[in-house]
Amino acid sequence: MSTKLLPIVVLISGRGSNFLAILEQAQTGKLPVDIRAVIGNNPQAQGLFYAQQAGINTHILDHRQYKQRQIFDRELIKIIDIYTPDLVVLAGFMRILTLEFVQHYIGKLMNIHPSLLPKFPGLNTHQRALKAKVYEHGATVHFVTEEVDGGPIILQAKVPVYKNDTPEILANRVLEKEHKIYPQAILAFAKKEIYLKDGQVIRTTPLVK
Ligand code: NHR
Ligand code: GAR
Repeated sequence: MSTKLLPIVVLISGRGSNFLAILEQAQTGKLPVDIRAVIGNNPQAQGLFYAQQAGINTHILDHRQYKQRQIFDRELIKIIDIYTPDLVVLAGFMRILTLEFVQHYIGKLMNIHPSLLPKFPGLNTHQRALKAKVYEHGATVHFVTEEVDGGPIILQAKVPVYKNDTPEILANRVLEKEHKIYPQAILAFAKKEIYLKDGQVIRTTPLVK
């Protein structure tokens, strides 16, 4: 086995539980990644606190200080590229990224979205899923392209939807799956079992759970 660690940078906006799931797998040697930095667009992001406690470099780039998305994204690129990551991981990152940003990291930019895409792109997915009375819901890991939540799908996990579910209950059921499939997708990427080519996900081997 090669021991080379995949350098990654994680972008967050809030709680950071997906970041923590990745960190835990990295610390226990299950995921060969070197988390070089965690960047938050919101000074309040709880995840930044956990990253600091783990001795990881953190940055805050507050989007409210920028009138233009393009300028914010260019600053974000500058910070990320200090760390020369091979993968940029969006983990509950809540800002839509410009074409320029997405193109800069094409094939090296992943997101986890709390729905079974292409169903329910965008925000408030759990509430919308309940309203639509779907019988199943879930999470999707995808490569990020300009089309928001429209990039090629890497991995999905389903959960059942029950009669008395609230958006919060459903969100927690989905979140548990997120914590499993995000590290799994990153592992597959680190092992070069999946990659993006001509806008499609190429798989070299089956994904094992
Ligand atoms: N950027 C691009 N270009 N493509 C994608 O697929 C992206 C992306 C940026 C973020 C995550 C996504 C999600 O998983 C993501 C995917 C935020 C919004 C949004 O509307 C939509 C989708 C996602 C993240 N953000 C508002 C905005 O104006 C702000 C909302 C807020 O601050 O609460 O950027 O769901
Ligand atoms: C997760 O459910 C993630 O899928 C979702 O936000 C939550 C973040 O939780 N992402 C989005 O909605 C992106 N727009 P976390 O901060 O605890 O990882």
